[in-house]
Amino acid sequence: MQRAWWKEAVVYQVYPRSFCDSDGDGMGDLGGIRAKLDYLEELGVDVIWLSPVYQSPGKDNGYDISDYRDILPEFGTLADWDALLSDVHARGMRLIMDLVVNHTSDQHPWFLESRKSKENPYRDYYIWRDGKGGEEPNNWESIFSGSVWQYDEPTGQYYMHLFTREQPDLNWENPKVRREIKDIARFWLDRGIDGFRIDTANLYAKQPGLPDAPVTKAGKYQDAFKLHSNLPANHEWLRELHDEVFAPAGCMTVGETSGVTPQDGRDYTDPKRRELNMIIQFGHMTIDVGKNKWEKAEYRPIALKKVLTAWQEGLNGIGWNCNYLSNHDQPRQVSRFGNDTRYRYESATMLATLIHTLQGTPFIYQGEELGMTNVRFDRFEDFQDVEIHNWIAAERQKPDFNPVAALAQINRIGRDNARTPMQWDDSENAGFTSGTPWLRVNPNYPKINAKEQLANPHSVFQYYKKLIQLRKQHNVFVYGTFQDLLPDDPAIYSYVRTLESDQLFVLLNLTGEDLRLDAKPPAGKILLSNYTGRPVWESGVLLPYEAQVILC
Ligand code: TEU
Repeated sequence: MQRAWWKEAVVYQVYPRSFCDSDGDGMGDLGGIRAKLDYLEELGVDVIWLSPVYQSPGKDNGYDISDYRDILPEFGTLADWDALLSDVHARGMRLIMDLVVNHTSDQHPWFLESRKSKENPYRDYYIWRDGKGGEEPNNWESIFSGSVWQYDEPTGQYYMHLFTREQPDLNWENPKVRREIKDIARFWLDRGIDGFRIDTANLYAKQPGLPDAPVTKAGKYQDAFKLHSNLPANHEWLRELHDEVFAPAGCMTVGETSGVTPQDGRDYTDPKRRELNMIIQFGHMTIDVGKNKWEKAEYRPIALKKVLTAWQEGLNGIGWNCNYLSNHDQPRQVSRFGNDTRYRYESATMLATLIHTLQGTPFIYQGEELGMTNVRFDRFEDFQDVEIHNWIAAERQKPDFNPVAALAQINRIGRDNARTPMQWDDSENAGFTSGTPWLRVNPNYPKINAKEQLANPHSVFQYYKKLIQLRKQHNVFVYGTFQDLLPDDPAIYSYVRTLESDQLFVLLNLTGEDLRLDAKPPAGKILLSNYTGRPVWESGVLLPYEAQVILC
């Protein structure tokens, strides 16, 4: 196994808008992040992944970029950003930026030019097509509802947008576009960053000829995911970026890739193929949803085990996993896979144990280390997310639209659950801002906040800190092989990690019930447990959401 710093690191994702507001405008900013670096250092994380802070109209909270080389004024200036980077490096930490290049904002100068005429030199920077019989060029459905096509008056053609209509897709087939993207990446690497989280890294290539997607459901627009994901050209273009930009800089890369199998995962992360170091795969993010993310399916712990084990085994000895349960696009993990009331501490710490003891690099999303929970909003207006608003607009067109059910779905799976402001203390607005927060604070902040947890030895925060330290002390956490010990058990996840003479046994109760273990684990040293003083090898019983890590 090849050693690498990014394999040994723990990554912490900052969603700048919701992290910490230093100037009272209700939106987090770079000054706020700098002010909280002591907190991140105390936690012990190594890499900060900064969600987009670039110039942007903010239709998708910064994932719609209008200038890749400048900072949104609400967040600060380039000088503030340089100061942040130097503070991060001074602490021995690293910084990675979000590279969002499947699309730009419709306010990006390239797009403003591109729209002007069919002859404009920027026309081919985007994907323009004629309509068919007065309709869209094909039946592809946008990931954010409706058609992927938007009719544009000035030239009478349509442009493609996989996401919202203010996010036109770049035409990666055009070598000029790829050159621009490489220049943007070099700009930030030259400024000193340590790598990239690469947005939608598997959606760049579109099926040549843009054929209609098969009709699988009622309605005009159809799921076209397979026609714009994981295509051969996508791999070629990633290799081009790897060879010309990432490898020469020696930086770390993690690509966001929805809808991939472990086989795809090997293709993206096998160093021999020279594409990416890691990918953010979505297998475990789909186990509690139906045909689309808004449809609920019952969560069964064995489904979580099966997906994660498949990825452990699938990348074994070839690629490298990124282990996460939350980010800015997902609901809060303790509400989703744990119990956010009676067993909040136990389930938050059990889930933390999971992502830190699998092979791969753990990714923590801000607030997860406090066991922050989903929020409950009662009115559509309280939500800010464009995905939610587009979905509601599309649902309202249906004759059987049920607002109560729709609200429940949004509260269960909507992205704003993750985006409520960080809960720093029990003062007004959780200490996030002295102004009016852009998105309402979760009302449970007087109970769940960083100040309380820093002072409380029995807190989710302290448990994360301990886990991160242990991972640094024992290489078996990082490089040990993985073996699932109870693959068929519906509710206990138990595996052993092995590195030379070290064996790490991990026992996790994924449920809120007491569970009996048929085969008792061996006796050893309990490195960590979320219940005190009860070796499982003696009782053979796991308590609700119990986690135990034993070194033999
Ligand atoms: O997400 C891309 C993506 O395909 C999914 O994460 C998708 O947004 C989610 O499943 C919808 O529920 C990335 C960013 O992480 C996301 O915040 C952006 O909105 C999106 O790209 C467009 O840039």
